[in-house]
Amino acid sequence: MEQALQNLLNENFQKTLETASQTEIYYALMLYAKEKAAQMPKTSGKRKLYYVSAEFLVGKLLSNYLINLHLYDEAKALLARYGHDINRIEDAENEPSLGNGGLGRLAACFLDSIASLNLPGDGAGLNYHDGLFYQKFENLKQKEEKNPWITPKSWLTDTGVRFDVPFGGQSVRSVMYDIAIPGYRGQCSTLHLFDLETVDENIIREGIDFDKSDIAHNLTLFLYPDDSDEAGRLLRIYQQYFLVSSTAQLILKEVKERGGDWNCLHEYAAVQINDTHPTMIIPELIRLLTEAGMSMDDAVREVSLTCAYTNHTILAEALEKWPMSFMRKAVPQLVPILEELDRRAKQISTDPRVAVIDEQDRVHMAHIDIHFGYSINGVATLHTDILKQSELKPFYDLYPEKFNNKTNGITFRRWLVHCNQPLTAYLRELIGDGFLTDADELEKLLAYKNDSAVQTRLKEIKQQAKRELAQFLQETQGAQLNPDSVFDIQIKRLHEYKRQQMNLLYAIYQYQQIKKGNVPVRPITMIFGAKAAPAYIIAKDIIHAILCLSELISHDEEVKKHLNIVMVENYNVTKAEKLIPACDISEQISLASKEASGTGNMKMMLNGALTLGTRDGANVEIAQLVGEENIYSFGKSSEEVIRLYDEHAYNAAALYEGDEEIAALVDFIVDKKMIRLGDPVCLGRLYKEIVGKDWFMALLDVKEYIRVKNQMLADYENESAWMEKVIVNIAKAGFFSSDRTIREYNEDIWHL
Ligand code: 26V
Repeated sequence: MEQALQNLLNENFQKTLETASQTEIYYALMLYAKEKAAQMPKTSGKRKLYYVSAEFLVGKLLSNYLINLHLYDEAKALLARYGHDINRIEDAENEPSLGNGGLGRLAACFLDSIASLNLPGDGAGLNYHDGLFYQKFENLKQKEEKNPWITPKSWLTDTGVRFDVPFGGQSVRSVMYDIAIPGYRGQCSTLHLFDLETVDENIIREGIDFDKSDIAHNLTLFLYPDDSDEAGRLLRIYQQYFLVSSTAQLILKEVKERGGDWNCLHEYAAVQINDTHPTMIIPELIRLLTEAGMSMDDAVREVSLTCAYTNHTILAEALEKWPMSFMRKAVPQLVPILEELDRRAKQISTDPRVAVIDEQDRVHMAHIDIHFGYSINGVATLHTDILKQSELKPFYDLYPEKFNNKTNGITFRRWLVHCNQPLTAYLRELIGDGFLTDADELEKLLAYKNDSAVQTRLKEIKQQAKRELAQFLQETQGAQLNPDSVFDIQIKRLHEYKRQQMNLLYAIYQYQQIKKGNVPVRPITMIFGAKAAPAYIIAKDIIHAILCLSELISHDEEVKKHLNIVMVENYNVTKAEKLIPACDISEQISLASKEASGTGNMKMMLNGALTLGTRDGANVEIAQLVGEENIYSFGKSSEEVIRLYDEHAYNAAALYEGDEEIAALVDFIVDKKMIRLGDPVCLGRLYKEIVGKDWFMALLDVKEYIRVKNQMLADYENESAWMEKVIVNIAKAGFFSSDRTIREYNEDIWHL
């Protein structure tokens, strides 16, 4: 490695390991790792998987490559000999922000597992130049800025492959870039990222503003631009079609190159449709096959045997339905196919709830997937049950055999080995290396749950992670964290259903208690990390309220000794990797039935945090695995919540008016102390939303939430009892390895 790096530094920068800067060393390591990955074998098999997704939130790649290539320790030692800390070298890498949150990160974990399990499969996505916006805090508010990540030398390789993508009046060209995805002790998969040949970053104006109609230049600039106006929504269809048309052409090209026969396409290809965003691959494949001479019946049959769909949400507003007028404008060539699919669906059932095109002339993307795919899965047991029993019941009645569950998972290579090296090293010392390839071996840890030496060592590892996070947040945003406080962390996209506002009410409760002289036994650090969609007004108001309270407390000598509120700027994968090892209390407090799975819950458990959670998504499975005594569950059940919605029986105003304690918390949002610091319009709007509507029922669970969190803080003081629970959580996290999830996908759906 040493000689290779010297050569790369010399060729590229006329430098040596002695003279190169950290950035130059980063680039040399990148080129070296890329070359090594290119030499890895690629599994081939008759049936190949295409995981098609609008998002792949891969995170920084350098250390991931080095770990999976078994070069990490060597690189670390070599750099140390030249006076460099590998962690500082990694800082030079830009994080590609090619995803919004859980859905995109899941796709990245899945690619790692597909490669590690030696399965023949690649990913297909889009090469957004500015990805998801960069979040800045200005005047205690979120401000969005562009987030460029591509540098002249990068992990991307231009394959030379180009496709024409026809839109209504014009045609554009896609350029296929590849990123190698080396598996851990496995083969190498590929992430294909399609880019627009004529993309032009110069059309970006102030912030993230640009001409949304200029599709010949904008298609791959941003991830999911603001879709609150028509131009933005149309652009989303153009982007989706650009992705699926390129992918469909790639699939057919590869099948042909491998000597396959399009007439039995499904024997050569499996397409996993990640949420509804890539749904148009179904009509697009049918279009291409029929244009090549296949009959409509045969094309529909083959495509239906090829495509499978994963649902990631039951939120009605997130289930895509596009006006047919948009389709006529953007993708007229698909319109006859969509009409044909609609006709066929209506032959299967006249129930309007399962129509492809509804009475208002809108096309329901999920309905295409379910009628014309062979599998539909949810992402946690509860989520799949809700799909079957309520949200998609008419479809379950039609096609019970298509429905299946695949509880999400996370790659331990990134979310343990990379992000928590001290914990990994200690686990290897205790239980050997087996858990690195067979995550269930973590259960060996159970034998040590009452071992005080093990408890003490694990506690030290946690303390060290907390000190490192404190230092990082001091350096990056000037925050002052006390590592001896309890770290209570909620990190995820800002959405009302995730109920950051309920956590804010807890912060207000704690503030008011301290003001009354009831100080907590130990200082509490409440950490938030969350981006709000640019057009999601209330979500931005919640961020503003959190920042106002944080500011208020930071100037209050009496309170700040006991309570610290920190909002991490621009929360992303890189920051998650630093926050998760440092977490004591993992906040998973979505309104029951609304969080399809959650995956941060799994990452925090694996890194020795205890969950404070509702009985929602994968929290239910965490509770089953660790036992009720090792998790802090609270809140109304999903059945109760669904009943409240069905009967329109939830009344926030009644809860507010009928309970002084609740009222005191909500009122504080518009207290003069807050108004003095913040924007009265934003704070007033948030107050009104909670009292007058509270669609995600924060006031329903807030009192039990406060009670259980207080119990948790009290229990934290009993170190051995707490650490025993921590050990059980780590030991039981093996189930949430994405290797397990991917094995299940392959056994039940893909059959590669
Ligand atoms: C999308 C949208 C679009 C516009 C309106 C509001 C809204 C709200 C939610 C979404 C989510 C789309 C799908 C998604 O990201 N689902 C997440 O997928 C994760 C991986 O399966 C899962 O862990 C999360 O629980 C789920 O929210």
